[in-house]
Amino acid sequence: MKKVYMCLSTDIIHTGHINIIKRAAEYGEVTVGVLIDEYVAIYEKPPIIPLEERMKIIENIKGVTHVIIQNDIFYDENLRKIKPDYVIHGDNWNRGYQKEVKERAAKVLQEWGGQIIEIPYYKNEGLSLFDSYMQDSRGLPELRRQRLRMKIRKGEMVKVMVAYDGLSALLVEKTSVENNGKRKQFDGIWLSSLCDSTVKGKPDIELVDLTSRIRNLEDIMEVTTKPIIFDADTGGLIEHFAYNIKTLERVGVSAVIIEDKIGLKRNSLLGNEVEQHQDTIENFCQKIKTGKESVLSKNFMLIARVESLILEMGVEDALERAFAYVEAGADGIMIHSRAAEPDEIFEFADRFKSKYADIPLVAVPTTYNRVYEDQLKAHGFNIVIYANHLLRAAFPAMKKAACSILENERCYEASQECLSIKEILSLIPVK
Ligand code: SPV
Ligand code: MG
Repeated sequence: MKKVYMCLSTDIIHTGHINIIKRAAEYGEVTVGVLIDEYVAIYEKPPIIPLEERMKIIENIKGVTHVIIQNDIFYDENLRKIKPDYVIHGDNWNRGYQKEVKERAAKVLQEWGGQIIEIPYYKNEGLSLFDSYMQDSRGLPELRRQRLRMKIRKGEMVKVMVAYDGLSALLVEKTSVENNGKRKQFDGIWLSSLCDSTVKGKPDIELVDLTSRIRNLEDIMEVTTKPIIFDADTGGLIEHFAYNIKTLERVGVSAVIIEDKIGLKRNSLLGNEVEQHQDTIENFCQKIKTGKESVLSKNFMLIARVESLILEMGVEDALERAFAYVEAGADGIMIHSRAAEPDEIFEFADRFKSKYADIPLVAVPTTYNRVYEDQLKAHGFNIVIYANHLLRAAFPAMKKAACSILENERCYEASQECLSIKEILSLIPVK
């Protein structure tokens, strides 16, 4: 009897899956690898039916002989264990993230001469509706929140990139690169107060009000499915924050970060070159407590941002504050720094994590930009935010085009460096 392997990565079994199992059974004895919940959550949506239940259901489908756990999106481990003659899959894995899954499986199968069998993706009207529901539902607020929590729990570095409008958000949503056989992409979107203010031609002093920022957020949420981390500046007055955090939760934000400054807020990267003041520990703890009491979702995160290093108050002060903020209920700590090297945030992280190993730690390496994600991870950081790079990259390109047109008194030269009209028209297709 030949051995056939297939993977099921969803908790909602439909006729398309039954069809594949039926076809698989024609080739031999079928083993189904059932993907663990964490990966279903990342690549589909968090499963309603947990792994053990899913295994029991699949075990009882006609045509299935064995059911085993698949621990990774890639089949490698199970293929080497079973050494199947065939791996069967719908031909829909020739695009998107699944393309790499197929290529990896094909390579492993070569080790013993196994083959891939592709069958045409099974379609009917009901399934198309189901597929589009699955895709759209990834963008639901609670699912974004769950994915952020889950990514942190998995212990991988969560990579977050700024977006400041629909287009930049699409870029964060869709950009991926392949490197050493690994597909890399961003895990979340940062709504920066600096960038939201700058695109409006305003300074980063809490001048752009929450209503305008939410309008921006909605443009971004409309075209994305990734978790959203919102820079809520100081959070404002405690009395206002209690309302504002509820609004942010309701409109779909996954995590909010508030910084422990008070009075006229200035951008952190200005440090002590301008007048800015830190809040008292007591007052900021009260703000955290009020914020936590105001939200409903257990997945929603309130992260406290410590500005002690920005204001040159030293690591001791930063730690004292971070510990107090955690005790007040913060779900994570962001430690900011404008130093050119990461030494001070490493010291902070080592000492913070020795007390609170499980509390997520966030870094924003704008100035200490030589640091690698691996180094941050080694010191216990869980989230890295690239806070402004897309806007900083766009502005010089726009300026260059503007200058070129003025200098040449025509647009031919500038056009050479622009997206073609064909490309811009096809960038956002009509659905
Ligand atoms: C932002 O992006 O608005 C931030 C990070 O708060 S920083 O600009 O470094 O203060
Ligand atoms: Mg900010």
